[in-house]
Amino acid sequence: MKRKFTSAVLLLVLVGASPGTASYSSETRCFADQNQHGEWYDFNEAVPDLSPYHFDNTIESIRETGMWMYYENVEYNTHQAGLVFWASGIDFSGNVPGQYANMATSLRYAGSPYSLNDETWTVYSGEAFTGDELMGNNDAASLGYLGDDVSSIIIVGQSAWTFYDGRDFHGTNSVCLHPNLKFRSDFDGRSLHVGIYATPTDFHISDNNIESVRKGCWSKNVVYGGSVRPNYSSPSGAWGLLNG
Ligand SMILES: [Ca+2]
Ligand SMILES: [Ca+2]
Ligand SMILES: [Ca+2]
Repeated sequence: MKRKFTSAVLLLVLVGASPGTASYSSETRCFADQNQHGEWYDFNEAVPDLSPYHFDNTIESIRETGMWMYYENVEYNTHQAGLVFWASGIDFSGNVPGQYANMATSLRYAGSPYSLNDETWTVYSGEAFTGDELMGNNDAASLGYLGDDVSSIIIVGQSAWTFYDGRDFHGTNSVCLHPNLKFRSDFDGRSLHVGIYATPTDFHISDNNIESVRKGCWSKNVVYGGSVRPNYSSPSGAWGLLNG
């Protein structure tokens, strides 16, 4: 599931032999040094604390597929605010920004664990995708423990989703959120659509008020992406830095 090698020779062999054949829909290879050098570790699930992997405050570059968030503090900045580095793409390589080098202490991805571009919504209790999360691939008449607590949202896949400030797809306000970033692999044709809504201002419903979500666009209030702009963007990926 997770492998760690220090040999640059072995790394080159693995990369050369298996591009695009990863068995996980979302995966990030995190490197201790810039430009995909140094010790590295593959992660394909949420990691609330990188210390047990001896990778705390270590990451300087990445090669990843999916929509990943890297947090300055443990448990996705739930207990202590800090910087959040996000990166999204397909076989996307890059250095983390200078001010974020050797800072990541926890990480996780948004979207489906089964297929890269499955149509999903993920809601978070904190802004900038911090705190508790809840992911779904279908209508939800109630958001359970995240009802009236949503402070940021990520859409993955091509579908729009409509969010309501009341349960059962009712309420005073609703908003239809579309994905706004698209990435594509020239190598194997995989594509990834992502919508990044880091604060309530981005999704036009007041903080801690959303209670249900329905697949498709059912509101006159339509938004194509929030105010988040990538610091870097290319056909294969993009990244940015947020406070949260
Ligand atoms: Ca840290
Ligand atoms: Ca909240
Ligand atoms: Ca509400």
